Amino acid sequence: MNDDKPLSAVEKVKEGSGGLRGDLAAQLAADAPHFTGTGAQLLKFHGSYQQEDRDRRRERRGTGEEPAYQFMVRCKIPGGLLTAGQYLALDELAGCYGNGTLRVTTRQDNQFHGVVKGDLKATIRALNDVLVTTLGACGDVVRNVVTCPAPLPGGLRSEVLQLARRLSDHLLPRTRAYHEIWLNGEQVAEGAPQPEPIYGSRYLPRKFKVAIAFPDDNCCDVHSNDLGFLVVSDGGRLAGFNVLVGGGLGRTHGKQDTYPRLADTLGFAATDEAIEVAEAVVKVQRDHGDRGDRRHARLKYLLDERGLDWFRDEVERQLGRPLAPPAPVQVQDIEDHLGWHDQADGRSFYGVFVENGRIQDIGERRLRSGLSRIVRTLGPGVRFTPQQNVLLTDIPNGRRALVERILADHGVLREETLSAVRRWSMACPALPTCGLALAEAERALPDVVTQLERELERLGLADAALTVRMTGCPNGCARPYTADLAFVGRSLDKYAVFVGGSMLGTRLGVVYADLVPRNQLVAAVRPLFERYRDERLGAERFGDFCHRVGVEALRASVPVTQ
Ligand code: SRM
Ligand code: SF4
Repeated sequence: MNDDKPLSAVEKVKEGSGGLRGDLAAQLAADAPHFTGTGAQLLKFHGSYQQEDRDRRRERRGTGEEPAYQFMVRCKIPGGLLTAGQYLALDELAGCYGNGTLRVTTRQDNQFHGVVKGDLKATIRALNDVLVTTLGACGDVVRNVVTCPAPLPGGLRSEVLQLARRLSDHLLPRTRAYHEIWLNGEQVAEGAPQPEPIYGSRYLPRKFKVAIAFPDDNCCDVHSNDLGFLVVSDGGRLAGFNVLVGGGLGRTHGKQDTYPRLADTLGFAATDEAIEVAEAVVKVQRDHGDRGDRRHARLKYLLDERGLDWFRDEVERQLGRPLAPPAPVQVQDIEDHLGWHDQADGRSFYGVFVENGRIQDIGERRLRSGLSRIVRTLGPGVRFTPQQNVLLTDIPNGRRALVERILADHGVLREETLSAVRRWSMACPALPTCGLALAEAERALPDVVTQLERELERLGLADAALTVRMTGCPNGCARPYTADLAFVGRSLDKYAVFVGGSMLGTRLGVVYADLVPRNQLVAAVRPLFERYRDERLGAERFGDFCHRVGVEALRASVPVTQ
């Protein structure tokens, strides 16, 4: 399809890059503090984005200086699983080359911010030395495979985590360019690099996201992914997965032909078929996705244009056999995994709340130091969650008190002291690092949550669990459109307010008010909370209430700040 459209500029860059090489090595070796043209594009596939410190933009423009170039480096961590040694290596690199913080992402990765060009190679090399790759963390390939990282007893979580790793390995680019450029031709973290049997010379039309969820725990927001697997179990055994396709959240303000979409159920794959089915789905998108218009290139648009039946036919053609019909399972619940939980064999895991994913020391709250002290002392596994938090795993039950003492010594907030609204909140990085940010998010949400806490307390709603998410633009990186309540950046200091999404990630919210100044966000939603307090049915959640009443009725009944 779309053969009539000319290829977009990025398609030409990929095709002409000789397996993601281009002139990246030469540009990396040059003195300039930044990459230009194709180099900056190809760098993404290697796991890094060229950025600038936007806080310094005005001052530097004023003095005629070039932007304060810096780089974001994203580690690709399937299922968010790290060993203690890997975590400590990341922590050290954040201090040596980054801005002193680790950033847990909504896809269970870690990002370093503020790396200068001259330190990129040392950073990526050091990551690979501890078997953490950055290859394919960004770019038009399969991104990090996400799933629930909680080591709950029963064995299914561990089987699914292993599958996430195998899926990720199978769908990694095979180019040798990564090794040549960053690792001096040596092979360290992956299997033998080959030509690209899955991707071909142009890779995919766009980023491609894969998630695996459990019906009783959709902590990874499976319906927001291009390809999702929903666990189907049979008597405690992993029977397979319902296969979901066509989720994605990105949209552009004012462009109605871009929109968030939840994934549809395509069929069923037995456990040992999952990788083959994933490859088939990826290949259909490779061959039919839009390569002329990057705003229209995600799988969701192909699904809407051609329909689910056409898509299933194409996947079955790739597979050479029909897909089985889906099992009658659907998402029913979600967990955040914070606090203490039993594992098996006298061990426990502890979920640590990380506000907006930023592991850092600020003032009395020394989360970064506290985590590294625990990891040095006890050597636990470290797992990043899709809600930007950290799990410390395999802790002997007898050491729980020690963990608690170290956290307290470092001023780290325990989950039981958090309000429900803060505990479930998420924001994307936005300013000052993200080049696409129109408004603040990570730096603004904590104060907005404080105001929400006061308001909810005043209304007697302090215990109401609701997901509040903020992003600096409509791209949807903190998954705002599936939240109960979301603030999406429109322009500096102004936001669109979305309500009516579902905490379970199974329904999209809609715009309730637009262009609301940041200092009026809470005032704008106060009337909704008042109606929620008075009219909710039993344990109805805020998003479900807004959806039931309907945004038109909500708007009609209250004055909206514009
Ligand atoms: Fe994202 C682009 C950060 C998860 C949709 N995202 C970006 C960039 C790279 C900005 C850019 O292109 O210049 C951001 C880097 C900011 C910075 O300074 O670090 C960025 N996205 C993030 C992270 C770090 C947000 C976070 O709070 O953790 C997440 C990294 C995930 C990872 O480890 O791979 C992140 N991004 C998401 C998600 C959520 C998810 O996948 O569960 C989405 C919505 C789901 C989806 O993909 O549809 C998301 N990011 C986007 C889009 C819109 C894509 C689209 O289809 O239109 C862009 C812009 C683009 O691709 O052109 C984008
Ligand atoms: Fe940047 Fe927008 Fe993503 Fe936030 S949502 S990180 S502002 S692209």
